[in-house]
Amino acid sequence: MRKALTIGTIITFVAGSAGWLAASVSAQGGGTVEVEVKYNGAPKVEKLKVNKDTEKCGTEATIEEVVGGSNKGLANAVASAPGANGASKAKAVLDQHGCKFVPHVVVMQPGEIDIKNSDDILHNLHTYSSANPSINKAQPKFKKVMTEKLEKPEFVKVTCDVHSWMRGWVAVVPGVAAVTDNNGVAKLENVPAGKQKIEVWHETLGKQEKEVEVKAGQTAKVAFEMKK
Ligand SMILES: [Cu+2]
Repeated sequence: MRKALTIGTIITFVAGSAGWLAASVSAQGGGTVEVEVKYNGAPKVEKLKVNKDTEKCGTEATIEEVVGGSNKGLANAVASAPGANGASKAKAVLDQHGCKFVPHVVVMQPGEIDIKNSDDILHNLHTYSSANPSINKAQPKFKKVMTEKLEKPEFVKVTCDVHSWMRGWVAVVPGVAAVTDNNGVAKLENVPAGKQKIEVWHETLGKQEKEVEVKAGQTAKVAFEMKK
């Protein structure tokens, strides 16, 4: 009797939490969009001699304008579902490491970003943008992190006035966004079900968009081919 009661209690509890779980899943109702970006041209990588701060920067800098994998996949493209809520609320971080911006392209929600200096030398952050105020700020070696505001959606070019070859991008994107890997693939997680506009942007190859139907709990695939 005592045992039967206990089991009954457990069943009630499990049924109760399953109901709660089902409610929370349908409230989110998100799916995944796997975006594949290809480029049919040749990768473009420029090498420059470095003669400043070489103990931290090395003697050669690489400017990676178009980076691709073996299957024509295009890296460093930003894929986004601008109309999708559900993006990560984590603050974006852009590091200066080895006199490079790491990652080369970082995505953020409109708001704040942490700019790190991991190099123990002076950098000077200088951004080029139109919707957001330009940032031009020295970051001495003791200043490990600066928090900056980029509140308007925009692709912001980032340079360093101390090291002319340093170049990166901050993609300020509302909605869910991710950067393609070396295979040209980016996964947009937790995109609400229904028709969604998917945008792809690349620093030298421009912008494209397509529409995709997202279904809850499923992965929708969409492919892009960028042209010069
Ligand atoms: Cu620098």
